Amino acid sequence: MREIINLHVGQCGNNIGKQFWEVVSKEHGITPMGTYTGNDERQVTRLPVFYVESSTGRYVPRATFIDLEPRMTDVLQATEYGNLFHPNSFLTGRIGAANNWAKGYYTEGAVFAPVVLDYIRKLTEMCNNVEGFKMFHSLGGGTGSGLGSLLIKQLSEEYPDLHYMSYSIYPSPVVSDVVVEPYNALLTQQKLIENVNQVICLDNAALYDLCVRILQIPMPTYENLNQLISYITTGVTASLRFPGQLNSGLKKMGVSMVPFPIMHFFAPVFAPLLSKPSWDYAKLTTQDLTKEVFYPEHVMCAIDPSVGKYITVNLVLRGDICSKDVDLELLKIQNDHRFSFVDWIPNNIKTTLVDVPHFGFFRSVTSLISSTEIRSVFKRIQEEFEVMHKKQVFVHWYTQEGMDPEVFEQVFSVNEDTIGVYAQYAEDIDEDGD
Ligand SMILES: Nc1nc2c(ncn2[C@@H]2O[C@H](COP(=O)(O)OP(=O)(O)OP(=O)(O)O)[C@@H](O)[C@H]2O)c(=O)[nH]1
Ligand SMILES: [Mg+2]
Repeated sequence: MREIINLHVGQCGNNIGKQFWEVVSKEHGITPMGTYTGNDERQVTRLPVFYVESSTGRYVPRATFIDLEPRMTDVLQATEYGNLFHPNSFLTGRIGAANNWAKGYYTEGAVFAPVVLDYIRKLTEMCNNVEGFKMFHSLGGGTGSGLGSLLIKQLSEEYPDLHYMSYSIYPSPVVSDVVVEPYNALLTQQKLIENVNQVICLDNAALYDLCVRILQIPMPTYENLNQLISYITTGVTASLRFPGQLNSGLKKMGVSMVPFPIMHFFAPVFAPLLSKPSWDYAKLTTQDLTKEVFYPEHVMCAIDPSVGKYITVNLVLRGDICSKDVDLELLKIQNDHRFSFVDWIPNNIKTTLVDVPHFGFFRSVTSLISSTEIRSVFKRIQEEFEVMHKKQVFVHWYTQEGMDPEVFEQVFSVNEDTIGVYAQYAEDIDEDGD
């Protein structure tokens, strides 16, 4: 059994971390005080992957909450689950990175990073056989993006054989009006391309839209968006946390999902997604749920995978699932001309069954899709970046922190190359006449 260390960086990383640990603890029968009160062997067999058992029998998350200002971590510590975490796992600076990637990467963050790395080393030393790191962060601010980038870079230099996964929240002007977010996002994007093995792209634009359109919440809050995110963070990890038919590790998941190193960005989907009034009326068979994760309107980043090509797909099916029904439905989807799969990866849909249901659901599916269309998220950010960069607006905030202005050009071109790689495989559609 290989342990995973969780890094929650910046406001967004802390917020989505809070929700992740609450749901995970409920699923494993662990109280907010870290006591196991469940009665199901399946809840405990793989606990060491995510929790350390203290000598008094208390279960402590393998996690650290990092922020350059104390506001969010103070809020988190004051919640019902605040005592679940080791008091030393909250690592905070004093003044924040003020929405400036360069502060998080070059100045405030760089001064603070050694403290964080020291703590992470301690967490690593407590493991028997650590498999890797999962980082939770946003791309739009200064800390989760800048300090997050720096930590991942330094960790991957120190532990090159470990596996790196991130839950990365892409910004949207619908949710936040901080004008420099596209700069921060593209600067982070380059580090995600270079230093992370698997990036799960959660996009505030799509999450907001899903809340309004499908959940019928007219004015969604971060709490609403984060609830959707928690379906993904807990769904994706279910096969790591519970014994299952086809158990997979973090690295194994990557092996079947990443055909070329650069193609490691995934669009997440969850089913069922229903508004409160619809719950009692919905039919939620295994086949329906399997089909639903291929609906473009359920994807949690603003892309339509059915327009491009599916490269690989990973499904985690939980609860009362009939595997024959899953196979039947997947066969139908693969033969449906509306869904186009690359023909150079045979069996590009992987399924994992976990019989322990998702908290609050009796049956559910979480899916990660590698699609050529992921490039539209990168393109959107790039276009917003370009509008400002052409006029060199706000650049001084970054150069004041010691950043070479050429870095802007570099990250732009790295992002453009990545878009190009995905475009190349999407174009096969036309050549093949599919
Ligand atoms: N989905 C979601 N997005 C969030 C949340 N909090 C902030 N964001 C988004 O994250 C971006 C801002 O980043 P933050 O995480 O607040 O910033 P930070 O990492 O703390 O960095 P600084 O505050 O600049 O030091 C914006 O795009 C916000 O819309 C959250 O709880 N949920
Ligand atoms: Mg902050």
